[in-house]
Amino acid sequence: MPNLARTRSSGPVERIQNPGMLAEVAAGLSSPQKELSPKFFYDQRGSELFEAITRLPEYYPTRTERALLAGWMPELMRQLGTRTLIELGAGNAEKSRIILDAMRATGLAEMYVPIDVSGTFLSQTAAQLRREYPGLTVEPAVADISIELNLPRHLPRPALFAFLGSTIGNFYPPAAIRLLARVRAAMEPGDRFLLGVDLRKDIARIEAAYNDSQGLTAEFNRNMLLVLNHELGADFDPDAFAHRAFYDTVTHRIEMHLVSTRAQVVEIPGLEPIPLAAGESIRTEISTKYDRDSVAACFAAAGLRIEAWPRDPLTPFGLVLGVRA
Ligand code: SAH
Ligand code: AVI
Repeated sequence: MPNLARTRSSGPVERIQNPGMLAEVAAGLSSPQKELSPKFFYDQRGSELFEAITRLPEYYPTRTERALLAGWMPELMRQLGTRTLIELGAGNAEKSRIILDAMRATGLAEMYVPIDVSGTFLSQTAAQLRREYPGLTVEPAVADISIELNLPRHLPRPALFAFLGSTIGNFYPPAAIRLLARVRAAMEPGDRFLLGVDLRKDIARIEAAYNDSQGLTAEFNRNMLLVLNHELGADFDPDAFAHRAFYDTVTHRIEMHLVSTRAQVVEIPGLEPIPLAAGESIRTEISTKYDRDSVAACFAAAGLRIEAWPRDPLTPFGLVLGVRA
């Protein structure tokens, strides 16, 4: 979450300093299928809940991607001689350490630029990495990557732009392509793009990953309402919403919704009251699953091409290396 500056006015009401967030929420909640951006999941608690999700037995993407990185990065970093790692949606940078270790082993690691919308969490990650990697310049950038990358002016090259965890799947196709094009525009010859994508597979396995038996994903989903309450002074009652996640076979994506369990009216200061019927839902996330053709099509539309995709047919997750087309 962007750190929203708030000031105490003379009265009891806090003045919201982020009209952008209010406008985005207003637009999403006034469309026929009510919708909120998944970037609103990630305050401190949301980031911690996501971390806990990655350790769930049902949530295969993180551990699969970690194994793929461990198998490939030492050789790839030797081949590329990467000096800078730029990571979109870095989160806790747990898997990034595999890349950083491989860079350090070549003696060329100079800079790490973790980019994330969750400012406080990002600062903690950066501070921890500075302790772990003395000599590495860590330059965190707080940015909404759907709008900008906010990169430092000088980046030692060659650079590796990484977008891991299948976060690309959380963007609708046009936004995903705009995002890849933004990365492409920041790349110089010799730079590479490393994309982690969740793959199409057995539906039951995908649905189980978003409907875990401990209910952590449900808590993560409802946390977005607490974020809106905190940041915008909304009065959502999280207990009045049920978690729903299902796979859509036409669009090849998980959809996560919060379903209103009763007729209710939500108040957000500055907006008209928002009525919700019993059973009406707010879509909070899509998580698109890819295959080779759909990745190649997105890359082509963004001016990139697949350079390498060491695919084990049994792996439920893909690591794709891209280069400027
Ligand atoms: N890369 C990590 C974290 C994935 S969770 C991993 O693979 O485990 C998704 C991360 O992307 C979160 O840290 C979240 O704060 C960040 N994020 C989501 N939407 C974003 C946006 N629009 N701009 C920047 N960061 C975003
Ligand atoms: C961050 N992102 C790739 C996760 C995903 O799988 O789409 C977020 C998530 N939502 C529910 N569980 C995890």
